[in-house]
Amino acid sequence: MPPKKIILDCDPGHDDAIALLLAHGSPEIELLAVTTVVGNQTLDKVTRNALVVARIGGISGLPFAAGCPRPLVRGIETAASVHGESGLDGPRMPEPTLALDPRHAVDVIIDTIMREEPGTVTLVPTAGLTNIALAVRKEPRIAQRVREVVLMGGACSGGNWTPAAEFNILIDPEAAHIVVNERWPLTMVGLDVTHQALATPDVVARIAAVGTGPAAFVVGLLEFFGEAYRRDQGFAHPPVHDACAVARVIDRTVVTTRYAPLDVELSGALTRGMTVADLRAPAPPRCTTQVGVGLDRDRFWDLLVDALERIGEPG
Ligand SMILES: [Ca+2]
Repeated sequence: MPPKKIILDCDPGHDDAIALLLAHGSPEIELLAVTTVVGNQTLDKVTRNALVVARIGGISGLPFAAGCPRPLVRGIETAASVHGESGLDGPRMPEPTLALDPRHAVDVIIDTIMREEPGTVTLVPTAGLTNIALAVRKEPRIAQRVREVVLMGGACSGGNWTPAAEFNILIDPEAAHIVVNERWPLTMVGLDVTHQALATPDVVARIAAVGTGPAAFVVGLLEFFGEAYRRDQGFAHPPVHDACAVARVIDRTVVTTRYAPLDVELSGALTRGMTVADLRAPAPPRCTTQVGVGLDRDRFWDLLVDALERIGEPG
């Protein structure tokens, strides 16, 4: 099997950073581009963080491009309470060495999908969907050309940033509405899945035992992220949300899904940004949207540890 080509659209972000290292260290994945968007922190901060992770992981030879500095309609809402002032607080951060691609992320997404063979590129958004929505509005042909969209965001039930809404969807619900209503194959890897990807102490110990610089960096991320989740969200251990979307692309069986009609609430007084998946009955035959309902935890952590064992020098 040739590796699956992906574009990672992210807002690093602790779990984005881990998702990026997972993609880089997995032979099943060919990372074509990394694009950034406002989300966990401002665009300049998350973009810098992506370049820092590139240095730590030894990732080069592909474009890193900055995208939208604010959502389509709403003002900026960051997640500093969970990710800190830098967006990637905790471990020591080296200076980035890669230069940013001069193009806008939206153009990198379009150029990459239009350049590659049809049906070969998977879009993996792990942030607000501003860049993805603008890309498909600017070049609608990408909707027929992508292999699929596998996004981290939303939930079949309940939220994390409000009682009803998950952060990535909530911060740009209009963009999410555009993305989930396109006729491209789309899988939502939401909180129902990612809240099962809890970095428990045994998992952190396995990662630490890899003994490389990137593995030590991930341990530092998980320590800060874990403390933030304990303090801010009442979790005993932090959920490594974004890596679940990458894991789904590596091995479809890691995330159990169901086909279901999917939409995003834009106007609810209490439910703005809620993803509404209709799971009442089997989906209609032409349904293009799937929602994640379960995670093979053991396989998920094996994928991450295996990926980390393939990158970095013993430290
Ligand atoms: Ca993210």
